[in-house]
Amino acid sequence: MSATRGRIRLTRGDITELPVDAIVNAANPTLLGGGGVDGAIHRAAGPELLAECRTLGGCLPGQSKLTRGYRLPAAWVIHTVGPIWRGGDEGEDETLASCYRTALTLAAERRLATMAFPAISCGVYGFPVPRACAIAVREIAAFLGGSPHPARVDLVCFDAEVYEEYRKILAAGV
Ligand code: AR6
Repeated sequence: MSATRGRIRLTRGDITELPVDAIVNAANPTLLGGGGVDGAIHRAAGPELLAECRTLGGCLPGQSKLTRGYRLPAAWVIHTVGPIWRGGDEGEDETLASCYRTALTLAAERRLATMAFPAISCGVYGFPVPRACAIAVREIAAFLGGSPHPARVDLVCFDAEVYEEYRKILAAGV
């Protein structure tokens, strides 16, 4: 049996409401907040999150940094910085893949059981949704194949297009 089977789950709705060990934030290099899911996470976590983020010195695209979750149901937030889509010839695929790998690595290092990802770069950053979803599932499946942690990963779909893409990919089999 595949080590990843049943460990990737599709979820609709607001990532800030999920009672998982860690939620991933689609942040920007300042780590000081923004719109989209980043804004929602900072609002729900409270000002303590911004205070901790100020101590981190920002984050490069493709890298991830961990903070506490403060007022969120999730104990931890893993902030990752996706690529801005510039047509696909500027390493965007590899940078996005690195976001998933580095976020999963932080979760595994802490032996977290459950984590949830938004569709990184699929909003303001303009990454084509089908391409981003394929990269996300490929990277998560590869990571889980080599690690017992996290035991479960939720793919959180805030919009219908993202949900439909993930549904198709997962139906085709990981
Ligand atoms: N829960 C889950 N997913 C959400 C939520 C939510 N509450 N809100 C939005 N999404 P985006 P990016 C989805 O724009 O493209 C910020 O200003 C959204 O529908 O949040 O990586 C940062 O500071 C989309 O599918 O992130 C950066 O400057 C996905 O999350 C920039 O945006 C990502 O959309 C990052 O852009």
